[in-house]
Amino acid sequence: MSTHAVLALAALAAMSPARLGDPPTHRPPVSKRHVDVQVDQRHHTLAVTIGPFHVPQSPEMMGDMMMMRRNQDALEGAFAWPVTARFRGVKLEVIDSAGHALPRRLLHHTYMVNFDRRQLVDAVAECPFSFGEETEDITIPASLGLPMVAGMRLGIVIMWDNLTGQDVDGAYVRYTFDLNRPRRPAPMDILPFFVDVHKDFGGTDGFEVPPGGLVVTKQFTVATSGHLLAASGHLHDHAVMMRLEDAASGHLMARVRARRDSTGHTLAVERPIFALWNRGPHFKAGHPYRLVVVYDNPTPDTLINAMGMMGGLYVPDRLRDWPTVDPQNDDYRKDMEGYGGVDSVLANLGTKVAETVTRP
Ligand SMILES: [Cu+2]
Repeated sequence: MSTHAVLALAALAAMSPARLGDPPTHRPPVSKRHVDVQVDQRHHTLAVTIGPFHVPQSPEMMGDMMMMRRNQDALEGAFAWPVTARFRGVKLEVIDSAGHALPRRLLHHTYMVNFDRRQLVDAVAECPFSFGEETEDITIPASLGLPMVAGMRLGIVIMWDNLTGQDVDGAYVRYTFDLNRPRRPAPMDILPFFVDVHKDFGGTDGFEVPPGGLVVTKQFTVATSGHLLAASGHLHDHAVMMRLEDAASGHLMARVRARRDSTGHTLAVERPIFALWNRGPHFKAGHPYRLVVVYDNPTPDTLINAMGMMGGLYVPDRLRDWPTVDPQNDDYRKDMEGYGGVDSVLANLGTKVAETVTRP
């Protein structure tokens, strides 16, 4: 595996700047698009293909308008995960009906939602991975894997952005999962770590930064003790850095800096690897931690829709301690309401595995 691939691991849990935003009522209804699921036992891959899509040209929009469009995410389909296995990579392709490549750039972003496992910090459905415009295919070392259980129900969210100058017809999106092969010792289970500094389920996660800058903080707890193996983040222009600290002792646990150009435009967020060979900082269930996001604003104007999210890879001390989904939870319900028609989609998938999925 190349260094690049290793560095890309932090993207696995990364950022869905997308699924947040608009009041739920404005979201488009769920489509009943066909999802094809193929397991290739020989190559240890799982291919999930959804389509066909008619992708009209995007209207010309820029800057803030673009960010607002991000709020129009649509749940395009759902499927039941077919095998109990870990995966350690995802390849993303846009293809036509004959399987030929179409420009990957047609996608603004896409991610999946696992309705049968909750997140570590918030009680909402897990986002096992996401791809933004620039996200490369995701791979982590073979010694790690994201554990999945047959029957888990996953939703697929897609946001197109067709700047090719013409409508594209008959487009399909294919996600190819790289399943972990049997090995000894068994791969370590990793799950996404995700904290949003300005989370309001069913609302927006953008915040405003007045001239001079702003520090935003959020206190949180983790539901299950474990180590943070790697971290990265999602920040907008004029972001300086974000850090995680122990809210009781003030001890610094992790820090992620933004790389900016001379105008303050955020080029990238560094992806430190805390512990691929050692262990990263340890979090205790129920203990208070704090995410701190620092923005600078040298302009005379208030920045709108700033964001601060930290994502990473988390190794739970005991996977069986991971709490099950609580469908009555307020945040879970508000988050689900963001997907119009999701209830009928889930009912169609049949098997309800929520009680067993986290207790393999
Ligand atoms: Cu954002």
